[in-house]
Parts: sequence; C-alpha cells; structure tokens
Amino acid sequence: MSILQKGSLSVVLGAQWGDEGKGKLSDILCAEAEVCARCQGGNNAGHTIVVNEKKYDFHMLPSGLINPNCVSLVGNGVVVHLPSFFEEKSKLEAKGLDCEGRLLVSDRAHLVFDLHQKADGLKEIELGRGSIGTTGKGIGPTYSTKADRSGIRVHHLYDFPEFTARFKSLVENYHKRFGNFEYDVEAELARYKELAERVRPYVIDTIPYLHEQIKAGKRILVEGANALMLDIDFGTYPYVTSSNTALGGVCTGLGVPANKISKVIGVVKAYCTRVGGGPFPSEQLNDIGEYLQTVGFEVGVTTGRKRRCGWLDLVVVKYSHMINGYTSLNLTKLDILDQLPKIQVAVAYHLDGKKLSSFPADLELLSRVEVEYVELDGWMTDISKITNYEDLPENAKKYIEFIEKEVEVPIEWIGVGPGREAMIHKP
Ligand code: 2SA
Ligand code: GDP
Ligand code: MG
Repeated sequence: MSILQKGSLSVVLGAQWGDEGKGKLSDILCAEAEVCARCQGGNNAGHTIVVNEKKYDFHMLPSGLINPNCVSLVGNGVVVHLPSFFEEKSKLEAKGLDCEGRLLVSDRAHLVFDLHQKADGLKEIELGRGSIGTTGKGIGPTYSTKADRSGIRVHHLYDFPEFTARFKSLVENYHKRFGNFEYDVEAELARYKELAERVRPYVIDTIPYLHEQIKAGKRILVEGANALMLDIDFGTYPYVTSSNTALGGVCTGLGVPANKISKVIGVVKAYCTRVGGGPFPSEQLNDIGEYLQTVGFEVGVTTGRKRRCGWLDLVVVKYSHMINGYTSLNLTKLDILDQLPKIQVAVAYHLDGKKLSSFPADLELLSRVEVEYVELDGWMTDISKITNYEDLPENAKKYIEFIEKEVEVPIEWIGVGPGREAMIHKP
C-alpha cells in the first residue's frame, strides 16, 4: 500500500494549537518516506512517539529517526540550539536509535544561543500578566534577530572571525536592550569553536539535496511543528510562536517549490488543547476540562506544563483548512472521549447577535464571542483495540462523519491510542 507520492512532499500539519499528535503520524508515514524534514520551529516542539511501548520524545530532531531507512533533515527555516541538538541526539541514541549517517542540518539554519534563551525569559518577565507563556527556548528572540538581519547562521561557524564579530555584536545589542546581564562571551566563543567541528559532519546545503531527492522520485515527509493557531501570521497574535507553522512555512523553511507538495494532512485532536497564554474559545474550565487533561495526559512534552483543555472547535479547524488546504485529516485521541456520555463540538462564533464568517483577527472581538455548540451522543465503549473503521461504535462513526461533513475534508486516519499500532486507516 502506498500512501505517499513519489518525487514529492507530503506534509503533516497541526490544525489547532499544537500537540495534536503530529509526531505519531509522521513516524507512521516515515515507514514509506526516504526523507523526513522539519521546516520551522526549534526545540520548543515536543513530539512523543510510542513504539512497542518504548517512548521517544523529539524536540528539534525529525521523527523520521525512528525509521532506520529514513534520512532526517533539519531545514533552513528551523532554529537550532546546538547544545540541545547534541543532547537530544544522545538521548535518542541511548534509547537505541542510530542517527549517524542519516541526519542533515541546513547551512542556512539560524543558531539559537543561550543569549536568546535568556532574552526570551527576560521578555516574558517584562510582559508580566500578559506574558505569552513561551517554552523559554529562545525561539522568539532567534527569529527576531533573523528578521532584523543580526542573526547567525550555521555556515557562519566555518568563518570564525565573521562568527566572532557577529556574536559580539549580538551580545552588545542585547546588553543595550536589557541592561548589562552576566554573559561570558569568551567562554561561549570557545564552546562554539568546538561545536562547529562537532556539527560539521551533518551540515550540508539542503536545497540541491532536496531537489535531487525529488528528481530521483524519493518520498519526502515534512513534519510540521507547533500548529496553525500558533502561526505568526494566522494564529492568535501575539499569543503565537515566531515562525510560519502554516503550509507556507514548508516552502520557505525548506526551499522547495509549492507545486512539489502532493499531500497536506491536517492533524486534529478529537477535543482541543492549548499550552501557554492566549485565547481559547472552547476551553472548559470545569470538570470536562479536568477530565480531558487527566484522561488525555495533557502535559507539555518540553516544559511539563499542564495543557488547557476544551471541546473540539470546528471554527478553528475550518479556518486552518482555508489556509492549509488539507487533502485529508488525522483525527487523534478519539479514545480519550470513550467515557463521555455527551460530547460537544463548537460550530460557530456569534458576536453582537451576528454569526461570524470565520475566526476573527482581533482578540478583543474574540473575547466577546459566544460559542455555538452542537451536542452529540458519546459511545461509552473502549475503542483502543479497534483496528477497522467498520468496527467502531455507531456514535463514534457519527462523530467522525459529523466532522468530515462540517470541515469538508475526509478523515483518513483515526488515532485510538498512543502506540504506533493504535491508528485506524480509512482509505
Ligand atoms: P515559543 O516557545 O516562543 O514557541 O512559545 C510561543 C507559544 O507557542 C506555544 N508552543 C507550543 N504549544 C504547544 N506545544 C508545544 N510544544 C511542547 C509540547 C510545549 C511544552 O509538545 O508539549 O512542553 O510546553 C509548543 N511550543 C510552543 C507556547 O506554549 C506559547 O504559547
Ligand atoms: P505533537 O506535538 O502534535 O506531536 O503531539 P504531542 O506528542 O505533543 O502530544 C500528543 C500526545 O498524545 C503524545 O503523548 C502521544 O503519544 C499521544 N497520542 C497521539 N495520538 C494518540 C491517540 O490517538 N490516542 C491517545 N490516547 N494518545 C495519543
Ligand atoms: Mg507537542
């Protein structure tokens, strides 16, 4: 059975606020892919994959590493903290994954320094009650320095005088911005001289590499990180991450033409979660929210924070489909709803008596919307061992079909448990 098209890119993207289960689907699809690529974000991401009851946590590295035949590629749009890169690699190797010879890093990727992480924390303190609730991994400051052209890219490591000058200027700018905080510049430069040599075997120009892979008919799986509602342009700004998590980020973050993308899979959790600050119209600050948080083990993979929980919001999923153009969906964690007699789904937002046409840009308007819900009957049955669509309880099928009809996209996969095998494929 072939799901991925040869000589093209298939993309897995989060359709809500993240943690939908992108890692699990990416890992499953990597059984067919020759390359697995990350195009944006950094080690703020947290993708948990369970194979034979062994749990792997990925942050910056692509989930393709679990599959021994897959090359994993960190694209130019990713921001890379080198000490974390090696730490993550070591942890995965300790679990038995052999990463050597099949891990590539773009020479155009921007580097995250401890300095960016420090600035991330200081900015959050400045924001006080309005803080974003970032992961503290320096993601925002690194994309900021990229955009203001004072950033440092991987290739700068191999022109050390240039690297040193740029690094010193970066430190000076941060001192001007935040006051003189302690930072041992010389020690950091010495550390990066070493890191430059350690990372050298992985660094390539990924643009011609990907071009050749496409030409040779290879299948490339792109593993999105974060999700549409955290996109810097389309998310709940300013409560977003600092990259384009939407489909556009695939082209800019890998240097590939749009017409080479053959499949865009939206990953949708059967309910909804968000971690960090910002609006969440279908959030349930009640027993339902607590049920979803505990039964769904909704805890941040990178920071250990409890995730906020609520009902599935189809206004969000439809909005994300307008931007990403999903060819199919993966509905995940359906098993978490097993014990709920009634399930609600948000289907529309109303403001001042009028139905909104989509998800509003203005957070003040968003704070005043009334959410319209449709209530469906639950199935009150353990579905975690079901492997065929036909065997699902009638009410679970009704839930799935309701979503398909509303969003107008077929649901191709249904997740019924964390393990690789707990995925129903509905061709
Ligand atoms: P940042 O650190 O600048 O990207 O944070 C900005 C916002 O983006 C959110 N964000 C995330 N949301 C969900 N999951 C993420 N990954 C981890 C996970 C999160 C964790 O898989 O659990 O461990 O807390 C992720 N990364 C960034 C973040 O919460 C801010 O709202
Ligand atoms: P990602 O960031 O989108 O890759 O998602 P995370 O890994 O942060 O969070 C998803 C969590 O749910 C992980 O712990 C997965 O192991 C787990 N998971 C994924 N799919 C399913 C599913 O269908 N059912 C259950 N019960 N757990 C799932
Ligand atoms: Mg996650």
